[in-house]
Amino acid sequence: MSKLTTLHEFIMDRQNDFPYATGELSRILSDIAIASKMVANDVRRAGLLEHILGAQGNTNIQGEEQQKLDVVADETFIKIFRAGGEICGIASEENDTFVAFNNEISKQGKYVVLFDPLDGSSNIDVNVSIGTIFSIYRRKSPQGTLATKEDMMQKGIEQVAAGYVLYGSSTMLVYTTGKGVNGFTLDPHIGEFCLSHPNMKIPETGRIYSINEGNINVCDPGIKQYVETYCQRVLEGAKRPYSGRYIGSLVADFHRNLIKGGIYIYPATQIAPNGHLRLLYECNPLAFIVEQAGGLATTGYQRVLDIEPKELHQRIPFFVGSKKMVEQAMNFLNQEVANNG
Ligand code: AHM
Ligand code: MG
Repeated sequence: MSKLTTLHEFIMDRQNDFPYATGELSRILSDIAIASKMVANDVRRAGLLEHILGAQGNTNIQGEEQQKLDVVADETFIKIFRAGGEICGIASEENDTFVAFNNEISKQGKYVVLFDPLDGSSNIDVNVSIGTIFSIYRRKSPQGTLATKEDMMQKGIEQVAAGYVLYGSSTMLVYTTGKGVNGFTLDPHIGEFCLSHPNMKIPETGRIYSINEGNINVCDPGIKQYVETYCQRVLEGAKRPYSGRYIGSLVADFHRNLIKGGIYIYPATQIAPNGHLRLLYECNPLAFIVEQAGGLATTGYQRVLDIEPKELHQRIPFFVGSKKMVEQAMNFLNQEVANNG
């Protein structure tokens, strides 16, 4: 049997890819692994623990009901980041504004982390996969000072690392530092993430489309036409239409399509005119990963990683997945715009 590579060993080996690396980014990635193991532990037992199952009784700044586990996960990550000393501040889906860590060690930190501690949280109570998504940037403000909003509001192309943790039938951590994408599965017996999916590549095309079809009549008619034309018809050379697969947990839908090939779409709708998903801690990290795996992420019209953020909790329409499928959707929408003036 060949020896398993643990996440920790892998991070240490890869540190040499970056000349002058001081190990801070490596320590942040290790801290994320620790926090996610703690969250995985809570997720696994959520049905048994009354204090972490169900609604918190609050709504976040985005008007969404917070689940207790959203808050527990948020606090777990923040506690670990604050204690680490490499990070000067964070922004998360569960906090109205960003948080600058006001202690002398953290103020020296070179990095900020933007994250969604528990995405797809409406699936917690029904035992369906959920995830954590994270994005790491170098700060813009000088070391030794408090983190600023400018540190948080950077374009996706500035990301130093990004990843997600999927709390599914197994717990997986997938991340990139801009040199490919690697996936690690948590071995619960030894409590370690071990390399299980080296150098992940998304198939150039696939046969899965993922969209909340309940929204089909409240979004741009071009989306409905695209879905009917390309996803729900038997295309030349095929035996059947694409398969519709939509879990309603972004990380789980993204991960499946990353492995099997497919397209995930959350378009602008009449109810969510800018789309539903958040640029900074949902779309940008997944866009970085998918590009590193050979796929694409756009708003339907523009590359996600090039967007200049305007607000911390900014939402965008999101098309992500296999290169050819995303291109096809974009070409279709652009043609629609050209035809309709
Ligand atoms: P959340 O951050 O409040 O959990 O919302 C994000 C989730 C994604 O995981 C998922 O893809 C999407 O919202 C589902 O939305 P909808 O129920 O509108 O289809
Ligand atoms: Mg979310």
